[in-house]
Amino acid sequence: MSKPKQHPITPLAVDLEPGLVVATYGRHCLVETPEGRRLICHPRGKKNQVVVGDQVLWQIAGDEGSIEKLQDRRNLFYRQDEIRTKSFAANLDRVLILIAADPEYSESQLSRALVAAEAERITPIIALNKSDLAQPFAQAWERLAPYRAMGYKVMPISLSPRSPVADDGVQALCALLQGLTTLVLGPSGSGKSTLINRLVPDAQVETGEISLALNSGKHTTTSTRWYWVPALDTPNAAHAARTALIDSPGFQEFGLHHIEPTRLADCMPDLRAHVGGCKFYNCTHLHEPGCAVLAQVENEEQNGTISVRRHRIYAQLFDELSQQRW
Ligand SMILES: Nc1nc2c(ncn2[C@@H]2O[C@H](COP(=O)(O)OP(=O)(O)O)[C@@H](O)[C@H]2O)c(=O)[nH]1
Ligand SMILES: [Mg+2]
Ligand SMILES: [Zn+2]
Repeated sequence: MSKPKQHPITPLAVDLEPGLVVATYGRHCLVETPEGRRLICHPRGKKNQVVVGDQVLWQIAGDEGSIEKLQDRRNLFYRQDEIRTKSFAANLDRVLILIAADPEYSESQLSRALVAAEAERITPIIALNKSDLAQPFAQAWERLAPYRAMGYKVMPISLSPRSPVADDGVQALCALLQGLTTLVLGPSGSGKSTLINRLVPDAQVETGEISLALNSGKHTTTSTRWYWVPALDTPNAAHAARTALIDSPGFQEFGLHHIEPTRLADCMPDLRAHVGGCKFYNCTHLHEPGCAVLAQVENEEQNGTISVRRHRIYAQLFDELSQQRW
């Protein structure tokens, strides 16, 4: 009689619990359960490297958690931080690009952020802060004319409680964010912290708690974080319908290297509107005869729909993305 075949001992199915990644630091992260409990989790293996906004399945391991599964992402926003390591946020509904009348914003960086959002098919919103600074604001608003013309929502706001203007525009902006998950991006000094503190009453407390939990104090001030925005939600709103802001440091160079140069025009709505009219199907819109994009670039003789500045930014980016390939 043959011995019964030995089966390897299969572990009892353990309960995997769902969670949302609300902060990351290095390889570990902070996960929030549907009940609102937060715990430190470690990804199991290299595969489960997570970013803020990720939905995961985790299991308890001591008093911390282990991430067992990363759920599929709807999208993944690419950017780079000061030390040039890539970092991301996932599953976004909107990217809010917060710039201000002062300090003066870089149009090139604004365009890069917009391209990064378009490439992942995430709707961007531009907010121009400090409308109380009348003169620089008027100038900055004028510089944004091409972005309004190409269909972006450009919201004038004043976040400063010190210098209230008749309509600070914050309500109109909030109406665009309600019930959605929004990544907030912008240069230093544009008002990101002011916005978060205004909409998230406990933001400072939460930030402190996260830093403590991740036990890396000063470093975590530059990490990406998720905040629920109770100010915009009705009590007991379902989890999925709640409003969230993701704060991310800086407005540095965006890692656009994942975008093919030939895709670039499609990520710029003012150019995109005309690429169909070019004579050559593989037109680069830089020098070709019969280029419908070049025909739209404003100059002294013509009054086209593409600003000279935008086309210059396109040409610079095209060059940069082409060089990276060699
Ligand atoms: N005049 C004016 N100053 C503002 C406004 N919003 C924010 N500030 C100021 O701009 C500075 C930078 O704001 P902060 O929120 O720290 O910007 P962050 O670097 O993007 O986080 C602070 O001194 C704010 O008080 C505004 O609407 N008008
Ligand atoms: Mg700040
Ligand atoms: Zn062309």
